[in-house]
Amino acid sequence: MSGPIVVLSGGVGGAQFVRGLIEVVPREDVVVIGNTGDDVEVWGLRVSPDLDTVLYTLADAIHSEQKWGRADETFHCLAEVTRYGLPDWFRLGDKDLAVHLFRTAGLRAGRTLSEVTKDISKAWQLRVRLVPMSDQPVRTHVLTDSGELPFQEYFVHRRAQDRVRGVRFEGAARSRPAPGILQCLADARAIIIAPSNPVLSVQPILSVPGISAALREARSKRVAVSPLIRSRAVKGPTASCLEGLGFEVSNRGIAAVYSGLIDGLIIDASDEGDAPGLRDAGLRVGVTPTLMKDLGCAARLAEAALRLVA
Ligand code: FO1
Repeated sequence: MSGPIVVLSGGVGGAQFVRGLIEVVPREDVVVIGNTGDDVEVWGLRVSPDLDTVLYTLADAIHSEQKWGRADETFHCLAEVTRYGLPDWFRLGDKDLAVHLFRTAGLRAGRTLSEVTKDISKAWQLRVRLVPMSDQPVRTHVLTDSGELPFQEYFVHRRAQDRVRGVRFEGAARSRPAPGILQCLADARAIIIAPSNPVLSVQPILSVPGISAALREARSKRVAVSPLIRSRAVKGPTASCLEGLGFEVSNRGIAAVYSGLIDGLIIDASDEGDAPGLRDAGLRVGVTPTLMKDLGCAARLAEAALRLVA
């Protein structure tokens, strides 16, 4: 089957998965639809954290422990801006600033986010097609016991401590898929939902009108990689988000979030016991180690996902 391999991706987990994928298929075959629900204005600059995490990871320029931001980063500008009373809870590094300056200047000049993202990808010789989910702003808001919080306020400023009661994707109803996305989904030879937070990273993408329908109608098989290991999140607030939205914190819960949108689910070897139930529910199931400790693990995980959609 020809056509691209399309990956729906959030930040860290999705980026690492795609980094593994390009070990086993040509970069040019891969289209990444990136979440922009996390986008935020910092010091007047437009920051697209998930697009940049994918960019830096695929360019091998990512901070290896943090898994976001640049390797060998410094924070001189951050120290200086606090002199003027600007906030320092969202830490923009000196090297990282360049991409936000370029993006902001492009948007102010009237270019679209997907046009600017294409230029950024070219400058890094990415050779993977990285596309924001929409050129219109869609912002994830997290409903918590302390009220409704913009995503980065919840995630970074308040360290994802608040109990999640719901999510709202501001602007989604007025947004459209970025140019080319619907065609890519229609032409795809495989569609993979990366092991990203289903509620905070993937649902924003699915909230853009037309994207879920395109997934439903796609001719290719569609597979999700579960972000759970031993029915627990490897990192981050996935479990509390699932719970908050009334989904079970299990692979059954992940399958329920993606109900009607996937043909298969990759689950971790430690959760093998979940496989029969998922198969009874009509899904193809791949059982394999899903922890991406290194590039080899990520590549093997990508191979397992591709096998399941073959
Ligand atoms: N995450 C943090 O936990 N603290 C930060 O100060 C922070 C800054 C930051 C700057 C640029 C960027 O691209 C990402 C950044 N992130 C930071 C990560 C990011 O907010 C989250 O990982 C994603 O939004 C969730 O996918």
